[in-house]
Amino acid sequence: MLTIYGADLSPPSCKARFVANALGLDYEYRRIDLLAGENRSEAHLRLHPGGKVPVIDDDGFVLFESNAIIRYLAAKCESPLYPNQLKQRAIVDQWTDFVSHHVATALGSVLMNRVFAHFLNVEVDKRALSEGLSSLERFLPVVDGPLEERRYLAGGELSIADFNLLASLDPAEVAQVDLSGYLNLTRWRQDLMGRDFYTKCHKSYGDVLAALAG
Ligand SMILES: N[C@@H](CCC(=O)N[C@@H](CS)C(=O)NCC(=O)O)C(=O)O
Repeated sequence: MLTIYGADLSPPSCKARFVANALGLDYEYRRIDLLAGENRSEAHLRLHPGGKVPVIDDDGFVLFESNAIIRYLAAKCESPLYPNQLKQRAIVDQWTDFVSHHVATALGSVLMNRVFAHFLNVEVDKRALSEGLSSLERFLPVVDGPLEERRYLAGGELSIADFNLLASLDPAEVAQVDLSGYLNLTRWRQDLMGRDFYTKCHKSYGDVLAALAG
């Protein structure tokens, strides 16, 4: 049995669920309450010594880091979402890593400082916010450009790189990051957000936040 430990507002957790859904895997989703500090409990630290989500437990095989998780799940299913062919796989890895290091980190910073800092009652880091916004201006065109000529980020076929980008951009509206000028990205996103793997997880990131904020 596969268990995904995650949090509804955690883009990396949603990413693991998107991929598991797309692969048609049967899994149990266990919510870890980050606000209550459940991720620092002894039980969770046994799964992830760093106290983070997501983590999976696949019949006793425990794995953390969302990109390692999606690579593992897709490879286990021998899915074209993570191609076998060396160079195709390298291109998928390239885009997956690029998005995590540059786009997800930048948007995460903006989200933290525009939204969660207030919820968590921590000081807004104005410098991190402005660096996050500049990085988005620099790197969003890098992922928008290729989508003009090809349907998916790493080529003509859907891959884990798309799931990573989709999850990373999920909080854009909540973080007041306007993606409407990125026409290719917007078209690509609308397509993927309408698919079952996404709607099985949630309607939108903003809906989840609104529900949790009551
Ligand atoms: N690089 C990690 C990031 C994991 C991560 O930072 N998760 C956040 C939620 S989005 C978390 O667990 N935060 C709780 C904490 O840091 O205490 C991944 O992709 O899995």
